[in-house]
Amino acid sequence: MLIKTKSNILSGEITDRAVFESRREFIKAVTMLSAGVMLPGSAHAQTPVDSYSANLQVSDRTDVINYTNYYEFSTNKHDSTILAKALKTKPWSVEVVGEAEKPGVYDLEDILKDNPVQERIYRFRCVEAWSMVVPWLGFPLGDMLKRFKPTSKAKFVEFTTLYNPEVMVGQRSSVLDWPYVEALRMDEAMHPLTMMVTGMYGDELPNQNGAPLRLIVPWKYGFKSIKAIVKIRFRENMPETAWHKVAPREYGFYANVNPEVPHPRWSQSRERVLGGSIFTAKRNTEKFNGYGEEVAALYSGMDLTKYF
Ligand SMILES: Nc1nc2c(c(=O)[nH]1)N[C@H]1C(S)=C(S)[C@@H](COP(=O)(O)O)O[C@H]1N2
Ligand SMILES: [Mo]
Repeated sequence: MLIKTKSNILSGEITDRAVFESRREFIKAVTMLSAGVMLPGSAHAQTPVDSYSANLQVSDRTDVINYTNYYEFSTNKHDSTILAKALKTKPWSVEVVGEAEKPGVYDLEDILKDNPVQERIYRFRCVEAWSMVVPWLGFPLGDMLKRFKPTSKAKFVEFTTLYNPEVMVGQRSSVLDWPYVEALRMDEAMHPLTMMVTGMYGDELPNQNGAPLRLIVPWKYGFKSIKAIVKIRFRENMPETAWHKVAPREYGFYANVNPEVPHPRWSQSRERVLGGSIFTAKRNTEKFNGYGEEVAALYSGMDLTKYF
């Protein structure tokens, strides 16, 4: 089957927007197939142009790679583009620990052999209220996690970013308590929309966007989508997470995009669209970032103003 795998995405490939657009047609055909298979019985099976990629105006790659949040390198959204070049992303391995039958150290190369890369176009929104649409390359996180055979005690999965202050110069300051840690409830992690990402715009992931392996949870604020993952821990109890630790009133564990729950210092009802002239447009924030149909059931009965 024609799946764009890691091995045929060369780092030197031209990633110009025009080239990307033509290549996208090919990738799309493949992705639609998997989307149909992925959500059997739902409308997606009949209508492969699903809500997570239909009618989305893809953001300019130039904007997405030059306006990043990566505090390991800088609190400035532009400097990580240069600073993160110093990070060596090959070879890379991921340590799997905790409540699983198959813990161990896994080479990313081997993980990729088991998990064919597919493209998913998702809207992605930072808690600071900017929004973009990115064609990610990766695979469902759940497919990978299943292979580690989590035990029945595994209720949460925790991710840790590399700690290396020699290269990650931002880690020399104490803006966050390093290393960066994020986590999901097990059912959120297993949800088919949740992705492990290794690339974007038909190419490898730029370092500043979290290479070589990051999380993307499209219905949550961007800070949940942790970059440069080196460790995965299956846990029985809800872990402490990086932003929650420094400002628990501002950044909850769930971090679901929600226009009705303001951040204590700003509204979340509107968002700025990342665009060519920095920010060209504003739009209304959608609950669960527009993915409510797929994910709202995960939170049924929960008071989302309390569990924000
Ligand atoms: N390790 C790590 N992961 C991180 C961050 C970070 O500072 N360090 N920033 C988060 C935040 S706040 C956002 S909005 C997204 C931004 O992803 P992008 O820079 O690829 O757009 O990454 C998230 N993942
Ligand atoms: Mo963010």
